[in-house]
Amino acid sequence: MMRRLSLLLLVALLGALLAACGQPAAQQPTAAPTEPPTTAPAPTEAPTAAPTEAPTAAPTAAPTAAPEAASGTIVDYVTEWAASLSGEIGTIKIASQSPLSGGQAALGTGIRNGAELGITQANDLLKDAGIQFELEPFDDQAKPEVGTANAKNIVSDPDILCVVGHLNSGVALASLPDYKSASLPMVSPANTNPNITEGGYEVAFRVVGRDDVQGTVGEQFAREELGVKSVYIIHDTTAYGQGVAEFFRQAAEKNGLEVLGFEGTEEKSDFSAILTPILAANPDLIYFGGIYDQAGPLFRQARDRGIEALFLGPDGLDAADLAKLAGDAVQDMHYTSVAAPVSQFPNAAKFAEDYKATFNADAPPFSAQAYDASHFCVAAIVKAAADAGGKPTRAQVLEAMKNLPELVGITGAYKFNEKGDPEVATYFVLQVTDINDWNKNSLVSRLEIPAP
Ligand code: ABU
Repeated sequence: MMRRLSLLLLVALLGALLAACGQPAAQQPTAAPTEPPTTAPAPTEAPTAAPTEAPTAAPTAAPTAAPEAASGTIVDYVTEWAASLSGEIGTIKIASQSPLSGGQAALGTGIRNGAELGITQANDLLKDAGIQFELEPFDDQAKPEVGTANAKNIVSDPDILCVVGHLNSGVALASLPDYKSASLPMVSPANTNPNITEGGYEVAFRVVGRDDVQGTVGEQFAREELGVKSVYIIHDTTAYGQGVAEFFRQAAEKNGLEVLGFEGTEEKSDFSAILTPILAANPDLIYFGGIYDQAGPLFRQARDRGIEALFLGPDGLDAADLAKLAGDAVQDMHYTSVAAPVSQFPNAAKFAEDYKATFNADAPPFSAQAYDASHFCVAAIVKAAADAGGKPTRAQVLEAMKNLPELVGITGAYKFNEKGDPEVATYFVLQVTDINDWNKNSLVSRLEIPAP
């Protein structure tokens, strides 16, 4: 069955590539940034029309190595561009925004730490080049209003030329109008809501995939690999959680997976009210669109109430703290991710060691992507400085970011399309194998899918 899923998604990939060669650019944004998306993109619809026979040469579901780092790495390009710098440029700031406090701090702190490691190592590389970088981290508390307030402070500091962030799409969407008004580029290591790059902000870039694809990948996995016939969908009411849940629901309704319920909740601790109807509905699957801090107690309480449904969810569940909160309720659970544990990236092995040595903790999902995001900021700033012959303006950094060639980081090779999405993104299906060690999660499939 896994081979068939891989084949179908390969067909989607090829179809999308062919479409990209023969059709005009994708449509402009169709939804307000704060609204969850309502339509799934064409590439994710392709699998339903794909052949159903699994060929012997179907793409393997085994891990694939990250691109070779011999040439085309971010470090190679930065080194080359730095050789063209003239004079002393001094210290330039890069801001990060992510939750450093509250229930989602485990991932948000990893984003800050990943960016910090990236900037520290870039400074080592550039120590004789007349340019240095300083990280200015902001705690957005996973709250849109805090992100907006931080964004206003960020844009008022003329030394900040780039932002790494956010974790939460809803917070990024609340901050992007300020970044846009200041022509300040943002590179996200985690935001998956389509409106990040479809919302007309023109300053948003990301090194991860999108929920219009991720939701559909999850639905296809549920139906074809888990073999479930019915699902109860819950979401956290955020742009991210509701958005990805909507994409899952659209795919389910289209493909005949029975949707027994679709509920949003902001509850964090007592899920009795939502679990009572689920117990009565007796679904094969509970799909949760949201983040681990809510999913953990939800899944724990579901099992404690005797609910036997399988659990599934998107990358917001990709955190060791999910297992801390849910315990054995998530043993063997599957989830999709655009990030994945750092153990899935061969070229991030040194990063994982450095992270552990520096922060005395395992590198969480999204931290390696934050490292790469910080290096995209460095690359755009150094390129813009080389072209400008001195300290660049934000507009010049933004222009450089748009025109960067494909750069190989520790989590993959990224070339931004005209919207700011990576031209091809990686989507993972993973299974919790050892609730005490998130890095042991098993890779079920790894799919390279072009941006919608
Ligand atoms: N994509 C995982 C983080 C949640 C979000 O995008 O809001």
